[in-house]
Amino acid sequence: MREKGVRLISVPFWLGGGRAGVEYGPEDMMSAGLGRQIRNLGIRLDGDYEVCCPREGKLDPGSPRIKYLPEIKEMSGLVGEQVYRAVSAKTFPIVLGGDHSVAIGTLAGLTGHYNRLGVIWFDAHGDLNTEATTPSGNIHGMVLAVAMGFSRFKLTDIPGAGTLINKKNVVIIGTRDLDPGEKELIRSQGIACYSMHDIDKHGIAKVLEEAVAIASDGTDGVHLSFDMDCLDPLEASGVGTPVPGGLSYREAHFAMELLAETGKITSMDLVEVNPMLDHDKKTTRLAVELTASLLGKKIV
Ligand code: 4U7
Ligand code: MN
Ligand code: MN
Ligand code: MN
Repeated sequence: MREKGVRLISVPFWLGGGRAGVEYGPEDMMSAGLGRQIRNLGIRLDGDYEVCCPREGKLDPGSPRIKYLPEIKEMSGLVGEQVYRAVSAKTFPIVLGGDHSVAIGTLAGLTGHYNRLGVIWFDAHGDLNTEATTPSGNIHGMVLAVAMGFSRFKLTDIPGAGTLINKKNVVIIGTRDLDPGEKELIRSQGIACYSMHDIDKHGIAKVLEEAVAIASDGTDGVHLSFDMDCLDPLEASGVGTPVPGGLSYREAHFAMELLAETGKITSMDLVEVNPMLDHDKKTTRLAVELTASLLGKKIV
């Protein structure tokens, strides 16, 4: 990491979650000292970029299944381009959201570069809805289905994207709010998903060990997509869709520390921080601290 350098890519986009405020996530994390933390670790900060994405959209009554689809495609193409450039320049990209739909852009850029990409997805939710199963029409709850090609709208519809993500290399961690269609997809497709129950039962270390094995099996890159709502709302209440019973402060840090030790993570997105809901400012601060742990910050 020290040799590589990190590139920060800010994506102030909220239309994928349909709830404003999350577009201020990137600037809030930057003001909380994300850049400084990275440099303090002795890591070169190879630029910070802001993607100029749509800030407003018009709901199309003709295609209600995915809200703001044209805006989402535009944003994803732009994000993908920056991410592709970052990995081509051999830096470690960190995409700052924004709602989780920004990961469509990240994955488009990454698959343009890597032949086979593994994905580790920390989330309270499965993000596995399709046009047919989405209860909300918000694409931030569909991103993994889009990435693996289970929906009609697919990752490969984004210019510059490579191949779809192979379901064998995807692992979801921290779930406790899955919709019926998501449960069915997990079961029928055999997608690796470690719920809070599994974490309680086996411990976060064991879960991470298995997750890394799955995501790195036969892949040439492993992407970490970190939805802050994986944490317990007691630690991080400033998210759009909080769900009780999530990861504790130490479980989340320990997970990042373990990932750092493996040296296998090649990119990250950090999403769903909503400063307008983050009344005690804990969510932004924690997002910054967790990134530092992922980048190798040690407490001993
Ligand atoms: B996030 C939800 F119905 N499943 O599809 C949906 F509960 O990126 C929520 O994980 C999705 O924050 C949450 O709208 C998306 C809902
Ligand atoms: Mn999510
Ligand atoms: Mn979520
Ligand atoms: Mn829900």
